[in-house]
Amino acid sequence: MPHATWQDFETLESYIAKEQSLHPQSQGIFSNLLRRIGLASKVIMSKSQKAGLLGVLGTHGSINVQGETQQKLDVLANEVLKDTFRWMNSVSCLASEEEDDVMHLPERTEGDHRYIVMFDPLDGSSNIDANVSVGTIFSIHRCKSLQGPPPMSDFLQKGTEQVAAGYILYGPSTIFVYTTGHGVHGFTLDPVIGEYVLSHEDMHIPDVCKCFSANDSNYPTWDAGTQRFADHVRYSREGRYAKTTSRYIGSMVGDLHRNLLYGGVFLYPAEAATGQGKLRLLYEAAPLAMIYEQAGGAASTGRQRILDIQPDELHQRVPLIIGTKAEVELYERMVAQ
Ligand code: P6P
Repeated sequence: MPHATWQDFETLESYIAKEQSLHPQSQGIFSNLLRRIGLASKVIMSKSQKAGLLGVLGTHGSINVQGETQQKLDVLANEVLKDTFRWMNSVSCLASEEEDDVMHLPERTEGDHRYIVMFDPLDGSSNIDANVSVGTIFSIHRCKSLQGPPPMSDFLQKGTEQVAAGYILYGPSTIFVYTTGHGVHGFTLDPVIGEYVLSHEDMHIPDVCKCFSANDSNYPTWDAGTQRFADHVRYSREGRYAKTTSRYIGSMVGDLHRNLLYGGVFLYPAEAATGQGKLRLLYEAAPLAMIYEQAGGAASTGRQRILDIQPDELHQRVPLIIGTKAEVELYERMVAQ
């Protein structure tokens, strides 16, 4: 492709503005919210890239509500995101993987332009010291309540109610991927100009199962249907699975971005003994499910579409199988047997 000239560059800023122009009644509040997430991600990227130099590697010495050891960068990324929204008129409240409870922000506006932002500030952070890609995941809902501190029910909305979802992958490149329900679009940060430049417009997951992604050490804890599915995809070595390979980096944003580009399936199933999943619904599974469905893929617990789940608590965990529609549907058939 000939080198793009400046006027060919679509940036995150201009793309959001273009999407906004499709809604003449829009006041740009939602667009500004997305832009602010982009700004926060640049700050997080900057800190993550220099973590070894800034002395912010390693553990923070605290345990979060998930019972996980917080990395210094977990706490830092969480603070950056909270500060980003703290003074935005349109954001009423936040929820974070790193916070026990929701955070109500001082708001100066009322009405229907009130949003809830939920996020995993730095997913995969236990990999940071090894310089493995990590990511920020975000989910945006509209407040159902039109004034005052939103009740918990405003947080516990189904994934189908999200107005936007996305992730930022901090890897060899920093890539911002989001959807507002009109396709999935990816932007690569050009560090020279400090702008996210459109690099993956209208992303669609290829209908091939190139990658199988799961933590195999958990195989003994899976139910029989999940074990049969894993064996079939990894070992049948014929037809659709002739060239399937295992790829799992233990950092979900990295695993899911790769599978979105190459085609494949990621699963973090429930433990058969407890029925418990590991991954969080509101700020991990649901936003990534919206991305994948918008890109032609699917996301399920094995028995229920992720986006249809009615959440019943903030840090709810779910089993997750997400990827090419064919594999998710095959998994659902095999675990139903
Ligand atoms: P395990 C990271 O902690 C995370 O939430 C995801 O990013 C990742 O896919 C998963 O957990 C890894 O979990 O049990 O395989 O180490």
